[in-house]
Amino acid sequence: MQLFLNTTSPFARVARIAALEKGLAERVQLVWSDPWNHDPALLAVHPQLRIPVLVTDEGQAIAESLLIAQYLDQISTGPALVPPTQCAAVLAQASVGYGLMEAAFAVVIARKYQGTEADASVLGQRRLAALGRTLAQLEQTPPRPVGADFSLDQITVAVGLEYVRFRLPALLPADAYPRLHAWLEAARQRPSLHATRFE
Ligand SMILES: N[C@@H](CCC(=O)N[C@@H](CS)C(=O)NCC(=O)O)C(=O)O
Repeated sequence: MQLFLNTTSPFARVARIAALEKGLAERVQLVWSDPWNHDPALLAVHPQLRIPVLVTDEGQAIAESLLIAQYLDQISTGPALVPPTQCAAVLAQASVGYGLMEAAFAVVIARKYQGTEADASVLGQRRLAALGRTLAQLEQTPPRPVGADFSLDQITVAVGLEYVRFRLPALLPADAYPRLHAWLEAARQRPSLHATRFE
């Protein structure tokens, strides 16, 4: 299999962590790609021209981080990324973590291409407000501590928080979010999170 990715995408990081957690690292060839530079190899496999994309051994190109995680979960053994006995709770928390990634990424990209004045636009304000509400909720209700497994809820929240710390650190001060910082510090011990650090 081939995974198109880069080192700064939170979405690609979720897919890469899923591959590591499912013991598939040896079967997944990492293909470093720059979607913003119209990478022809990426465009040849998927019309969206976004990362991540996983090309299966059969040649199917799957885009969307959560769909890739679902596929990797299904073709492998070991602890499920979405444990069936806690399916609704895990997916509910994963939706919060994924929303955090999405809102943070939207703010970062808008600032990159339109400057910080993008924050004042209607969309910018909505994304920043969503970010603030999401962080507040997570501070009240952090995910389960990372232990023997690392399921999709924990993965998306960890990557979302890591991304905010990487790109928007002013939005996540330690004194305002002590429980989240403590949770993330512990989660960072997980080898798959450590091995996929943003660069
Ligand atoms: N919903 C997608 C988001 C993927 C995405 O936005 N990827 C970014 C990189 S972080 C990208 O490739 N952007 C290029 C573009 O939008 O043209 C997922 O979960 O995988």
